[in-house]
Amino acid sequence: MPGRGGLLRPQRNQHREVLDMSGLWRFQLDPQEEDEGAGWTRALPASRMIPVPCSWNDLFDDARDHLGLAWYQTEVWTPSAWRSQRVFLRVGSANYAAKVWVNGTVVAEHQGGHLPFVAGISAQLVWDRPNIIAITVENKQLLGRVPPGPGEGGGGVAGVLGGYPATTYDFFPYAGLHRQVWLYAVPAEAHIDDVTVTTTVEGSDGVVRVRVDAVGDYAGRGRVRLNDTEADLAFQAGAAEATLRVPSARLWGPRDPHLYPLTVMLVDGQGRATDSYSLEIGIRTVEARGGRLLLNGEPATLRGVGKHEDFPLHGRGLDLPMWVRDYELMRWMGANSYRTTHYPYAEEAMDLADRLGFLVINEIPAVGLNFGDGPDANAQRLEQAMRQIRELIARDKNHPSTIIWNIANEPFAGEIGVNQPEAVEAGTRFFRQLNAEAHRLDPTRPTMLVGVMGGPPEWLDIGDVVGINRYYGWYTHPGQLDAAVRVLEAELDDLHRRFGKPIVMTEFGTDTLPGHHANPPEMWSEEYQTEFIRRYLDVAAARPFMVGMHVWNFADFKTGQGTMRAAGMNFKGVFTRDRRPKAAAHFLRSRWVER
Ligand code: GCB
Repeated sequence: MPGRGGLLRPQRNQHREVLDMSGLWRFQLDPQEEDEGAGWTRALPASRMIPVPCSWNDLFDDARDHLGLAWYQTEVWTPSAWRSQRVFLRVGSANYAAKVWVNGTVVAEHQGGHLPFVAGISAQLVWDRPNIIAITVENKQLLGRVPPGPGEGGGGVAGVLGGYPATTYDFFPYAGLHRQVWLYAVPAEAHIDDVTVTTTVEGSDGVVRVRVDAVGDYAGRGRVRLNDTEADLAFQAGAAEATLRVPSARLWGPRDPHLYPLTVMLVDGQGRATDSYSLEIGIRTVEARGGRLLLNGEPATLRGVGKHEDFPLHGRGLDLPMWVRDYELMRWMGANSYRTTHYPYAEEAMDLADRLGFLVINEIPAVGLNFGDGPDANAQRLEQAMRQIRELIARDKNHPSTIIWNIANEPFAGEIGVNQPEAVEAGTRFFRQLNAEAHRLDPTRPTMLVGVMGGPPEWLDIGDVVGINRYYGWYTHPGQLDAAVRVLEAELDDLHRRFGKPIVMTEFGTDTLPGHHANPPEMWSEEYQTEFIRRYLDVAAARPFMVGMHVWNFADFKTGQGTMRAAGMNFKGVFTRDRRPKAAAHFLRSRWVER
């Protein structure tokens, strides 16, 4: 069972402490990238206050389109009880590149915008005065990043949308410290570094395998408790495993998202706990087999949406009210699923999905990749994407709600609609490696790759589930839904014949101005959006291999400025950006709510 690489979320209990540094920090843009030697790690010369977490773009006029360097700084006292502990700093999400200093010393650097990173900072802390924490964040759209920047004549979606700021993807490049920054303290000697839980079902029993990684070469003992059952852990070289059985287990699923409490402990010679960590787990299985997606051995059908972490003022900053409301609205519509388009979402969102029984396709930020950008860019991106899939799996592996890892959204092989053979080949190599890494790290979940219209079909066969985004009746066949549906039907049947794998339509939808009406339906009207969705759902309903339909998008969201995006917005939401339903949301409710 894979382990290590722990990104366990900080937790407070009798052995562990957490200090959430959310609040107002000092902030300064640094377009000239002034020398760090100038002392900015200790004091910012002309700072203003900024909330953490939050994107900077919607807060200050001069910061709206700033994607270069910016400085964050705060001061924090650490309790003296922590002197005998090991102290870490954890950044939940810094988009895109970050560097962290504690009292003037660099403790961490990280690339990639939506996954946490951790630094041990015990050696840098001071105890008789506040500690100065400085973090730089920068979100330049560079060719070798994931998602990539457009580069010279770069393609991707930007090539079509031509927006400002220029991106290869169709959402606003929000920047900043987007999730909490935490300090946390754990027992200094042996402590739990990672927990990996996998579940299977035998008859009516749930079988739960737990692997615990402890730091160093811990060779002591531990215990794991699940409900009322306990098992011993005997560590060797820092790792131990145990298997527990839950007779007549309540299997996790959308109808009964039952969670079992699990606690792992390290114990000393007298059997006293020296460290512990608790989580809630779901017992369930998921597999792609025989052209179906099976949850607990039964065919599952995904009804849902693609989303964004996007809201006025917060931008992409953690927004718990938004999350609670969004789940409420998705349930109101009868949705049971969504995809974390186009990057990993907040850990709290994953907790809510576990609790509410949502089936999540969990995606790394590999959006806007174009394999026509050349070998250097491909090599740099592979390194980033491999790290992202490792970090994502390390972070989210214990969430029952995550049922599929998605390794990319809409990669291109040269120009849109013209697949260059070398680019197809380069992409195939890239995705095979990424897919194998996902399977190596997590053999328990299927993988997926989401293809663009006109993209290389062979890439769709790399994952276990086929994902496709389709816009016949919008980007092609405008206003002609009959013709659109014919093309769609023919293509789906062909993909099924060719691959025999379960297919999820991971996007389909139309831009729709709220309050704009037309009968007969016309593009941009609420009627057209409803009719488009109805037709697509009908096509899928007649095809059992279509195991999921995700409408694009849950809500209208901000994009760059450009002629393709009215008012700097993508209007494909079935809700407005402030979460008011369009007609399509009511239609989906009438179609999806199980009565
Ligand atoms: C897509 C992309 C998504 C866009 C959407 C659109 O295929 O995956 O990010 O927003 O199309 O609305 O064009």
